[in-house]
Amino acid sequence: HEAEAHRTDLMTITRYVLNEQSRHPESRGDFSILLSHIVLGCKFVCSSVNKAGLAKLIGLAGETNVQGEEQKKLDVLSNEVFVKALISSGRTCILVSEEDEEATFVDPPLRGRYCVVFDPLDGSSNIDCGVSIGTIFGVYMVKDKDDVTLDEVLQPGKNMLAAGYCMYGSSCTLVLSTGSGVNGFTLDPSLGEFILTHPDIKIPKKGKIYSVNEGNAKNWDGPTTKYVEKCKFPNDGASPKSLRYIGSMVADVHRTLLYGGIFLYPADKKSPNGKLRVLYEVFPMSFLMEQAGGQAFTGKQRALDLVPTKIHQRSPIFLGSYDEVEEIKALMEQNL
Ligand code: AHM
Ligand code: MG
Repeated sequence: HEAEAHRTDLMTITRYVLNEQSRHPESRGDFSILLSHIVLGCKFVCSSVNKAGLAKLIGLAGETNVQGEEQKKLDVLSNEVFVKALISSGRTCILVSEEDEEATFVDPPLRGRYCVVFDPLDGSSNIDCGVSIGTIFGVYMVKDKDDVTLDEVLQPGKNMLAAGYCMYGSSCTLVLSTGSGVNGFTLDPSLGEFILTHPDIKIPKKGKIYSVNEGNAKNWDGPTTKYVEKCKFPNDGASPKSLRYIGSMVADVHRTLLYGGIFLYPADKKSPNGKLRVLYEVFPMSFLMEQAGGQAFTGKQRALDLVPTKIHQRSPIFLGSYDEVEEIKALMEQNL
């Protein structure tokens, strides 16, 4: 009977968030409204990604983004859709997007209390070959929407109210945490609804997979080198780990969350701060990892304790199963 109930009693993401909200009587439904606009952006990007090859949407837009990287048309499009959806929700005051050099301050009449930091389409090197890409987002709240400064988004990740990502893969999956666990929703294309398919995701305590761009190994520091060496040549009788690396953070983190293991983008001699951006890559993923029972570490501290000073700041990151991150922490400490 339970199987039947599952088929006919659909827990949509909207229903889920409204249920959550009813537990907080002071809530005015603003978060559900914000989320419905984020979900709209994800559905649009999903549909564009699926049509990209056909619609010739793929290709260079002839612009470069803040980091000087070539922008693909899909990146530009996704960014525009998210910015417009977020502003029109009437619930946001500051937006930080990977694609925009400056933060966007929403005009006072449309202002709400949420700040959203996001990477509208992450994994750009995978767009043209049809490999999974994704959107990453994090949400902060301001005290007074009439008096906001950039400091509101230069807060440690532990102050986020919610974080999530949407993966455009073999299916479209949205993973969300509002600070009480992690849930995964899969888009049913015929309904146009995200349905709860992965309730209360917990990352396995240990993992058999490591995920890193080993092409950078020549420039790694001692502890990172030691850790990866140990993944391949364990000296404690354990089996060697498998290597999986997609090069799309969303896909690599999603697999890590479901199967366990570790994902790392460490510092190296060429990039002392690693590659990934604190606000809209490192923080949301670290938030989800902790909420799922894993850990996230920068090489120096708990990732969510980091206080960013610039909106596009980068940080090294090691995240995943509790025990794997414990190991890298120990190696980093030994090195001090
Ligand atoms: P992007 O924002 O230009 O897409 O870069 C971010 C991506 C992440 O999704 C991924 O984890 C990483 O870059 C891969 O980098 P590399 O190609 O150096 O391994
Ligand atoms: Mg990115």
